[in-house]
Order: sequence, then C-alpha cells, then structure tokens
Amino acid sequence: MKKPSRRKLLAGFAGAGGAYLAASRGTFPPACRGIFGASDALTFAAHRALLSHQPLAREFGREMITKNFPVNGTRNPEDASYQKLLAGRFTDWRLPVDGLVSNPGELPLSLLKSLPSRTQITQHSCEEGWSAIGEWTGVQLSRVLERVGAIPQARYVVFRTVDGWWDSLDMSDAMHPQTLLAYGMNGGDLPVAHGAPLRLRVERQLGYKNLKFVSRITVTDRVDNIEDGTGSGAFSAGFPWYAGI
Ligand SMILES: Nc1nc2c(c(=O)[nH]1)N[C@H]1C(S)=C(S)[C@@H](COP(=O)(O)O)O[C@H]1N2
Ligand SMILES: [Mo]
Repeated sequence: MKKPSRRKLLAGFAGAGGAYLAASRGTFPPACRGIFGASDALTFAAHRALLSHQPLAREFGREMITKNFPVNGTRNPEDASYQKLLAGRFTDWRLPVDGLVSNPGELPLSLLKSLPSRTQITQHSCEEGWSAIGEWTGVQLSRVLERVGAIPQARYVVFRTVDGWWDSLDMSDAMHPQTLLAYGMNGGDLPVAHGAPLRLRVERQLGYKNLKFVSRITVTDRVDNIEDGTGSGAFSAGFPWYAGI
C-alpha cells in the first residue's frame, strides 16, 4: 500500500478537526470531500466557532483604491436578453427572488437602489494570486432578505448569474453586514466588466465567490438538491465552497 503523503495526512487531520468543530456547532459546509474539502471544512468551522460575532473585513481609505482594478472572467455576457437590458441602461432590469420567502417576486433595480445603502472600501483577493482595493456601494443582502421575508428555516442563499456561474452562502455570511448586492463601484455605476448591474460582494471570501452579473437569488434550506449538490459551480473545478480568507 502506498504511504499517504504528509499533505494528505495533514488534510485528513484538518478535515477531522473541521468536521468535529462543524458538527459540534451543528453546521457543515455543503461539500467537504477531497483535499480542498478538508481544509475548507476547517476554515469554515474555525471561522464559525471563533468569529461568531461577525467581525468586519478591513476597510481602507479612498487613497488606497487601486487605479486599475483588474477584470477577471466574463467581461460582457453574450446573453441576448442581457444585451437588451444593457442597451436600455438596465432600467427594465429586475432581480427574481424565490424559494423560502414569504414574498417571492422580481425586485426592480430602482427598488434595490431605494433601500438604505452601504459603501465599503475593501480588498478583493483572487484565488489566482492578485488582489486589488475597490469601493463598493450597494444594498446589504440582509436588507433584501428582510424585505422578501426569508423564513426561519432558510439556511442558504443561492445565486445565479447571466453567464452561468452559481454559488451559495450560508445564512451567517448572507446576513453579514458587509455582504452586499453592489450596484456601484468607486463612486460611479458598477461597470459592465465588473458585473453590472448587480454583483455580490462577500469580503471575507475569495474572489470567485464574488459573483458578477447576478440574475436570480433563491433562499433554501438545502443545497444538495441544486445542480451538482456541492453548493458552488466552482467546486467541480477544484475550488472550495466556503473559501474563507
Ligand atoms: N458571473 C461571474 N462572476 C465572477 C466571475 C465570472 O467570470 N463570472 N469571475 C470571478 C473571479 S475569479 C473574480 S477574481 C472576480 C473578479 O471580479 P472583477 O472582474 O470585478 O475583478 O469575479 C468573480 N465573479
Ligand atoms: Mo478570482
């Protein structure tokens, strides 16, 4: 038999520790297999155990804003209905919200903009190894969830995007004060390349969790019955679900 590598052993311990912590708190990341899964479970459980008072990610002064914030991934979705909405400057754009909510429906962009807003200057860290500081303005996801009446059984919020990405947050991250549905960047409208008209900002998680071009949100008590059951479209490509930093 091949001796397990040190890395695998460590991952095993981390996984067991993570699983123990997670189980003792009655919470698990949806997908926790493989090497990434083990350490992701540990980060997740450690954050939930140690950071249960919802600490804020660091915020910066305006002078720290990165001049040319990189664009990563989709720059301008080809989708025909997206292009039509873009041509109309997103005036007819709406966000469908469904699932475990007492008021499902489609929220116009103007309504999202009329809710109290939050602006935060934070550092975005891409899993590919770059980071940049940007100013984001939007509505806290918690306010949107309150508005649509997310019911107490709700445990996750699932996000879909125009370009076929999807991901989920558990309620702790969904309700975090810095979790935004952002429509503004660096004092102006959110540029198309950065996900117009609406993107997710989750400041304590890696770049790919910050979905651009959000097209639907679904409130749910389980993710094992959605798509491949892993909770994240990035998981099958080898990226952990939680991705906490
Ligand atoms: N819908 C969608 N969301 C996405 C991506 C994408 O290609 N499509 N790229 C992700 C990655 S890997 C990163 S680092 C950030 C990049 O955001 P930016 O282009 O505004 O820098 O968006 C994330 N969200
Ligand atoms: Mo990224």
